[in-house]
Amino acid sequence: MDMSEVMTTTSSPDRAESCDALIIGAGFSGMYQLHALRDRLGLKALVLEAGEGVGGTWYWNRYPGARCDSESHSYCYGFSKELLEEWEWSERYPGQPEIMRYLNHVADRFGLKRDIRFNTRVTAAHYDASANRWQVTTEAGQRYSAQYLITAVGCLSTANVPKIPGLEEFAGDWYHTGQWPHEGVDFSGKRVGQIGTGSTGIQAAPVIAAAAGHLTVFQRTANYSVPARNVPLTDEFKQYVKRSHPEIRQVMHGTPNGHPFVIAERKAFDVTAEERQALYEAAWEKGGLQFRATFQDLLADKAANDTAAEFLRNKIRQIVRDPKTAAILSDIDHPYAAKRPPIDTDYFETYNRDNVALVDLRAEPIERITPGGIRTTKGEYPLDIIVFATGFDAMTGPLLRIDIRGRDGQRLADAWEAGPRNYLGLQVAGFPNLFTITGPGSPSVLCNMPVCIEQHVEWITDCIAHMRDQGMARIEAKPEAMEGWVQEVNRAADATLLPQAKHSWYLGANVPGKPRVFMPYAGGMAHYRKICDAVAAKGYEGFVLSD
Ligand code: NA7
Repeated sequence: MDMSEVMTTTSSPDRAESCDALIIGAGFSGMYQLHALRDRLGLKALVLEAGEGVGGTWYWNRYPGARCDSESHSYCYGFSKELLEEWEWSERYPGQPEIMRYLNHVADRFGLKRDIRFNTRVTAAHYDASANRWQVTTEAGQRYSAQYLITAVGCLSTANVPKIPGLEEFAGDWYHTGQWPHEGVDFSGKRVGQIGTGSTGIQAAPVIAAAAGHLTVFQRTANYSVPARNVPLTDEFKQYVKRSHPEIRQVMHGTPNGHPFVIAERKAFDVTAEERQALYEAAWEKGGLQFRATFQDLLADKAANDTAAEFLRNKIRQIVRDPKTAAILSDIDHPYAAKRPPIDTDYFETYNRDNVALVDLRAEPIERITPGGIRTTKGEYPLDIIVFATGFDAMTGPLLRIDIRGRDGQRLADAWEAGPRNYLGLQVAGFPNLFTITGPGSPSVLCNMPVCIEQHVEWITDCIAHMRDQGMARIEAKPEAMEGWVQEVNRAADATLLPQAKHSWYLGANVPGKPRVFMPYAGGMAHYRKICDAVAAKGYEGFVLSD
């Protein structure tokens, strides 16, 4: 190959590589967006990915026990019948390594890797109005330019490591679950401290406890959890899945949350107390996120929610033998499922082990990290390893850590200073041709992610196809459409109990200083899909298209 050829295909600091569409991130969203734009529309599309491989959130989240809470037959793409028929999941919930195998299979099957630039972290994206192009810069100083910029950066990809004084003096090792070393961590014989009891911490603690010398869990907010009841899938179930894709997808597309189960039509007080108890028992035995679907009003009516909350608190008291530990674990201050409800494998049972202790940070807040461990207001806990299961700067974090500037140099960070504002969760006024897959203001984390990802990718792809058909080069949300959507997002959240969990990451409350705005759209995925379809059918109502 002669060098002039290399120069035309590789970006360098003084030469921008040019394409029709740039996609940031090679997880579920970016991979499908590449396939859709490249193979359906024939665009020159490129993906820029910080990691060494595909997988996005799953590439980074390799912590012990990492497993998806969505059932495997629903946690996959539905766009290809052949792909649906050839892939076979092994367990009820896919573990992280199996999801990585799946995504690599998809990437290889559709020849995606040749158009993904790995080890390429985007640091800036500036819109050049005169050229109608996005100019993108990477950490290594490479430059790219494209007419369309599509962020596929995930909702949970910016690790939140709390600024606890003394961390830099800690003599042991520390890890955030979302930046886990590929080679794993050897816990044997070690004294481990885990901070955080969200979905991640609840998955990790039993696995760490089984491997470590001793585990101390530092809990700030007590949490509900329902058993996942993970099992290997039977041949019969695998056959059912292969036969029934259309029906399964129909259910997933018809529900508010994109899962393959139907929410009961009955309300909590339509049945007697005994019947309610029996229904909750059956749901507990079945396990999984479906527990939420036992009654249709659990997230709308506090009294209904209280019945589920009390059932779950009682389960904790029954499982955990030490009454003091059980009291700390069951002292939950928010409605059930108002924060993302975790599901687990032996989480509460883990506190019955001799090598596990629980520290209640409400009673004894952390003062600092010392060279030897964690010091609270009541004493010091000696540790060799600290695991931060402290979550993410969710939804806006992954976008705002890129220096995104729209028309007239307007920074996205300034536009969103008081919280995210956009139209349909897809576009921000002042940022033409920028699309945000599963952005704040869309159902995203309130939905089974592949479902909302596919809907966004297909909507964006259809939109770009429409623009090309019409000879349009630019699309931008109207400010008034954006204002209307912000109101709709607030209205939808206020119609539920979700905003009542004051410390929830849905509200940005887990990151000190972050504006408290309810970020995902709580109006339900099926309803949201109809809104997006109607907008497109009316010639992209609320957007300005220009040539
Ligand atoms: P989450 O759900 O945000 O949980 C983080 C946990 O870490 C939660 O218990 C937090 O307590 C705790 N936390 C955060 N900062 C601190 C500090 N400074 N001190 C003590 N404890 C702290 O993140 P996950 O990774 O578990 O789950 C994220 C999503 O991934 C999940 O919802 C699924 O969708 C998959 P808090 O509740 O804020 O008091």
